Amino acid sequence: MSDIIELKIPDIGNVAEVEVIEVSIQPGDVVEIEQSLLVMETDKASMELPAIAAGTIQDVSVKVGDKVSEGTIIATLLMSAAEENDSSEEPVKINEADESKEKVVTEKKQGVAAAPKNEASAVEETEVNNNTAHAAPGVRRFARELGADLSQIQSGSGRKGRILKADVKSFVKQALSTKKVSHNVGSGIPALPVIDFSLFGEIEEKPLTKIKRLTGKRLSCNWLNLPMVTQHEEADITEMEAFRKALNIEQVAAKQIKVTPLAFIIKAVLAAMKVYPQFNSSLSPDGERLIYKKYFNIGIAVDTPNGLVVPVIKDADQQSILELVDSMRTLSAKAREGKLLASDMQGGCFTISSLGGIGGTGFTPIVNAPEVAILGVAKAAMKPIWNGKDFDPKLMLPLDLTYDHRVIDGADGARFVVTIAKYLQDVRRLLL
Ligand code: CAO
Repeated sequence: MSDIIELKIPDIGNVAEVEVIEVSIQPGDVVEIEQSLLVMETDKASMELPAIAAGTIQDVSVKVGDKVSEGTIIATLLMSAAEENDSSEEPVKINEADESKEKVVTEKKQGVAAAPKNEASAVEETEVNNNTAHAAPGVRRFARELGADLSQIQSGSGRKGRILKADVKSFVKQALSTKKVSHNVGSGIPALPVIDFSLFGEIEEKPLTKIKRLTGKRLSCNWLNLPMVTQHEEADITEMEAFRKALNIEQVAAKQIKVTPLAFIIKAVLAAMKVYPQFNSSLSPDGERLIYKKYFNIGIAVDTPNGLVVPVIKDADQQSILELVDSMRTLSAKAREGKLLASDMQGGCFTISSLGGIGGTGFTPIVNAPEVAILGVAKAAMKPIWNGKDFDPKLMLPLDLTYDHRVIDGADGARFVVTIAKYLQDVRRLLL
């Protein structure tokens, strides 16, 4: 008696021919009994062909696209020793495999794979519903065993996007290496699909810096917790810039200090915060009270090679323009050298994010909670401004104020940013 058996297509009911849509074996594969060897498809159903014996595949004689019918030899198998003994009386049972066939036929209409009778108890299944995925029953079963949600695999690598076992494996591998963002847990927010980008081309993975990871969590938390509105304004800083340039000629000559527009913007923000104290407040944790601060600490977003940090200028209202320039210079140098202490970044009341040195016409910054507002500053540009008779060339500075709408009303948001613009338009007002 030979220990090599032929694996044949069993009785497939009233269908003359079916198309092979997936071949899961190749020569040399060791297969277990019941393991899916191939998948066939008719107009109405897809069928899996399970192995009726365990052993090693010797030869595969069908390929995807072939039409097969009852009796077609699909492979030869060298049976393993145990199987040989068990199967000595009935070497090939495919054509008696009505029971197996019943198990694997999937009515497309229902999209439900009939599982082997003992499977539910043998496998601890997850709640994942994979029934409608474009995948063979065995692949769906495999996914269920691993707890993989096939609906998250956008397209499989099989014919017509069919999901194969290899796709499930790479999906699970990717999911295991991707930590779920903690804010998604229990928040009711659906998780983003996990995509294996390597399916589409070459990729390279690099870990995020610690700063980026921390900032990312904080920004996501703020974004999800605060109802934010951004109010836009433009400040005419033509005169302020003329003054700043004149100042810089003296300062550079005397002290090597360069005054940038940001020092004036900090001054203007501080003055506006004194007029509108709700911008220097925080909501109590129960959301019932406003905590007003009597100190004025201003956070400045600083771009560093490792990511965004926000050092805080303490008691900024006690500092002159030149002292503010000095504080900024010290803190931003410390930030870029990675030498900021935790205390340098604590106690902020209001944050300014200035991208004006880089460019852009405006953006929508995210409030640095528990602060209630943030001012974004974009690049100043010369614009023709109508004076009632003519257009005057004016240097206009875009300001973007984002506020927590639970604390700040829209009208106050507009008043606050208009006040900042007024101070910047005529910096002499800052003396009042
Ligand atoms: N419009 C036009 N020019 C501007 C400007 C503006 N709004 N703001 C600054 N500039 C000019 C400055 O005058 C300076 O010009 P010169 O070199 O000719 O003197 C140049 O841009 C560079 O300024 P700077 O960026 O070095 O200095 P700054 O005081 O404006 O900003 C700092 C300091 C630390 C805030 C800045 O370097 C920085 O890191 N900005 C990025 C902040 C960031 O990443 N924010 C994003 C947070 S996401 O919400």
